[in-house]
Amino acid sequence: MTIDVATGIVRILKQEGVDWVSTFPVCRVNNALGREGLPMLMMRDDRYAVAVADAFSRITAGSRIGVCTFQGGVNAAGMQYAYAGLAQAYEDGSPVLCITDGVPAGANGNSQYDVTAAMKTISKWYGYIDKPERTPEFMRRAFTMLRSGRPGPVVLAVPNATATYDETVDPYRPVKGWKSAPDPSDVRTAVDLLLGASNPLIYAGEGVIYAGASDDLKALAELANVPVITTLKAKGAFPEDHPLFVGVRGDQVTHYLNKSDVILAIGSSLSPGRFSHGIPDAVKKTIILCNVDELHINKMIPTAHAVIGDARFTLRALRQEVSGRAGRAAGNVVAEVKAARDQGLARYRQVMASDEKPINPYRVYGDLMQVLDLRKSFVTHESGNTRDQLSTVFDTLIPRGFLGWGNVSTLGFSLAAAVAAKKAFPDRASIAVTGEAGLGYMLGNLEVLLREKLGITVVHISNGGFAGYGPGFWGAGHDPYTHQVMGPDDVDMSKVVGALGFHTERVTEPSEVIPALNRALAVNASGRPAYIEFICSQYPVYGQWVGRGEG
Ligand SMILES: Cc1ncc(C[n+]2csc(CCOP(=O)(O)OP(=O)(O)O)c2C)c(N)n1
Ligand SMILES: [Mg+2]
Repeated sequence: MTIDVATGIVRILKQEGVDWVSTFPVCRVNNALGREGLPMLMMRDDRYAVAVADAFSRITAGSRIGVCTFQGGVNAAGMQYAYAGLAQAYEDGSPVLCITDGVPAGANGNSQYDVTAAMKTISKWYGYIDKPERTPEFMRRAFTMLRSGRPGPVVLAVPNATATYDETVDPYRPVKGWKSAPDPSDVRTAVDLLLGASNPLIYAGEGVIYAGASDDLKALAELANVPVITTLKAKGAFPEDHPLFVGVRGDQVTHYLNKSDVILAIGSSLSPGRFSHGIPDAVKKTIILCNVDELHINKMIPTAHAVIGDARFTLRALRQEVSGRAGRAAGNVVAEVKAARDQGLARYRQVMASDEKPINPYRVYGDLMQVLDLRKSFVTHESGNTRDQLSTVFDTLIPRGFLGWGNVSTLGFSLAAAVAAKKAFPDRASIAVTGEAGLGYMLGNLEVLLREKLGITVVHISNGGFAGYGPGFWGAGHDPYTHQVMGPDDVDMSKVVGALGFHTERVTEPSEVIPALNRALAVNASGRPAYIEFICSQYPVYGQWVGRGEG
């Protein structure tokens, strides 16, 4: 059967189990999506088209691939805007498939913006379908990369969507994705080092979530009796009510990173970024790096020993090796973790119960934890104080009960993440917690929630300014010239968003936080989105990243 490239792509997407595609018009593949009955989730800008698909891949840990389309080719306006979304997906290593128009033969070099050069720097692979009959080949290669190895975005450019080929010549078969298992002798050495340590620490990264290895991580930690910290992006990889869980950030995490002599990193590159820890005194510690990608060995800090392979196979092999040995004595590991947590979290637990006005943001987070079924909900943060505060205190009990994101943190991603979570788990409550800057980015896209009947709650920590990074509003590191915007005294955002059709409330009383959240969740259950503006204090207080001079 002769079909056109666009139709071929769409049929292959269906074979690969893709059941919706996010978009912002115009892409020449879109009409084939419509004709073939593959639903489109139409966002209100190209960056969000990418971000929703990206977040869907993250939240489902790559078990379902998010796919988006945006405008490219000679008039690559959509791509120029989508670039921000793609750059973040690439930075964070998200396996999202982006389909765009390629520059047609004969038009190369006409425009100033170089599509190929731009896309190559922010993708695991940029494929250009230069002949229609190569469509199955390129799609096969794309899904292989999306499902194998270190995750990252793939961009496919289609220069001629209406060109035809015979789909029976190279019939498409869905791609499984392949994983690697570690060298057994590396596993033995890793266990020698781990069990020989005085103060071992497990440092878990997002690779654990992508490998679906949370249970194996828990089993290894228990078997070896080793405390665990997770990265921001791996928050939830380890149950945060577990007696061996130390935290993501905060004084207790600083304490454990400082005192550890052996760190077993699993599914993390250990790259010290803006939103991750540096390893203090790294050269004096023994670092065991378990990662799928050899490019992370000896990247920034000396790696004493590496175990290369998929995190689940690695953790299983480590478990098996540990179980054959004399384990570490129980000692008082668990009691020490509890004492360190109690000490580190004391000041936050206090403000979580605060009755002060304006409302302390931690009161909102504490009440949110009470209202939600933490095993059946999704919460994400924004760039700014909401990230810093939530990642300090929010208890995450299941993988992706919370999405931590942003090696670089592009404002506005929380709405995309909440949309993707609702698509992935329609029965779970889905909450985006944002400040005013994040809200500004998402305003144009709020219509999507109404149109698509996505029962999501946007929680606005309305503090009247951009706290941003570090102390923000006050103290050393304060940015005195760029934090003031119109705040809750000047504009009532609950009326603005309410006029769109959201259920909205503006909450000034601490005692009203829980009732307001409950009302929001109730309307969400019927598919109506909600926006709750909590009038909060400026409170830039949260756990620090270790090995950095500022927060
Ligand atoms: C796209 C983008 N541009 C700039 C930044 C830098 N930035 C980080 S947080 C922030 C302001 C956050 O203010 P707000 O949303 O009010 O949150 P708050 O810190 O007050 O909680 C800015 C400008 C960013 N993260 N993303
Ligand atoms: Mg603010």
